[in-house]
Amino acid sequence: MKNRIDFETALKLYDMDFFELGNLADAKRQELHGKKTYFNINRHINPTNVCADVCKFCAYSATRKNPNQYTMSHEDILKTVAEIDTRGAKEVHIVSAHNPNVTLDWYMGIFKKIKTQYPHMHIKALTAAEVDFLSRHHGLSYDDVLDLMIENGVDSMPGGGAEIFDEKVRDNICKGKVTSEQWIEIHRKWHERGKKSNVTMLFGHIESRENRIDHMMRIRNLQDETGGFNCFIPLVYQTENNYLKIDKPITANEILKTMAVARLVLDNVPNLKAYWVTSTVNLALVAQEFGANDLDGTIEKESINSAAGAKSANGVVLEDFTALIKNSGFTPVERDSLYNEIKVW
Ligand code: V47
Repeated sequence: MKNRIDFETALKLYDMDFFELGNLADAKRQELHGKKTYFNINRHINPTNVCADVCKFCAYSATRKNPNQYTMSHEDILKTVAEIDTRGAKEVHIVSAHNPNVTLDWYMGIFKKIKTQYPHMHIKALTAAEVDFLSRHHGLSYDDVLDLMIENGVDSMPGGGAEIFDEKVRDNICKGKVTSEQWIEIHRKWHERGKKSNVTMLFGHIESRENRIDHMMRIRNLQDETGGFNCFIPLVYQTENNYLKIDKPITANEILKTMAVARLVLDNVPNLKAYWVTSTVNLALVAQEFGANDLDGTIEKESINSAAGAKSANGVVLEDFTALIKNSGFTPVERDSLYNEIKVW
């Protein structure tokens, strides 16, 4: 592609004047989306925190630091879906830990039950890390697991488990779980099936700016091949209750710069999400001027990031959320999970 930002140029963007960089990213955002800020009415469900893997940054999985194990029954999960359906939620985002004590049907059967009873509900479920775990644990190929997901009603894949693709950093923070190459391979296979997914980046821990750019470049390469990513989501590292000790938490300035750099480098990924759960709502609103055009959704309840200190356990009230977007000068547009517009609020 002509005028593409290369690695060295991307790195230099960080040294630009803060507001000039913001303006560049904002121009790209406005070219793609004008003043629209997308969100959806969704619910996160995290059905188990029992995990066979040990990631240093994770405060969610049951360990010595969090001895409270839980595994929800299908009945409990369906009860939650029934409640959110009556409240108008259009997407259920289901992500679990890697639980070796439950059956493959516990993971897959719930999707079929939700799809049968609520055919209009979009199911975004199973990160590539879970796909890799299920494949290893149950002796299946990635193709088998992905086909089972489709057969059982999964509509799209969330972007979790990408963390940081750099192998050295990855070895330090989450050794033993899905590798970068495997993560990319799983999403490639998913896209080849005509399906869409998201991609995240966990930042603000031990990674360098170079590692972030490298992560973005690997995403850009796969997107050139498949076009299957809807959205890039930089997740700000939350520091509490885990085994990854960081002396200096990342600054708001560096978070916004990273958003802006991502908007400019990922020229082929249509949407950039400021995930308010990890950035705070206030910073997510500012990020709208640094390239972000999506604020995820109302969420209602979230367990993974809130376990590590994010103030997201109870979601946000829809009317407050849309008022904040409007008051910050943007147009709140409710979208579905595949970014079709539903309603301008
Ligand atoms: O993969 C774990 C991250 C992710 C911490 O696809 C942490 O639309 C910060 O992937 N600090 C799960 N982050 C959440 C996720 C996600 C969220 C919202 C939308 C979408 C989407 C995907 O949370 C994990 C991991 O990278 N995480 N621990 C922590 N201490």
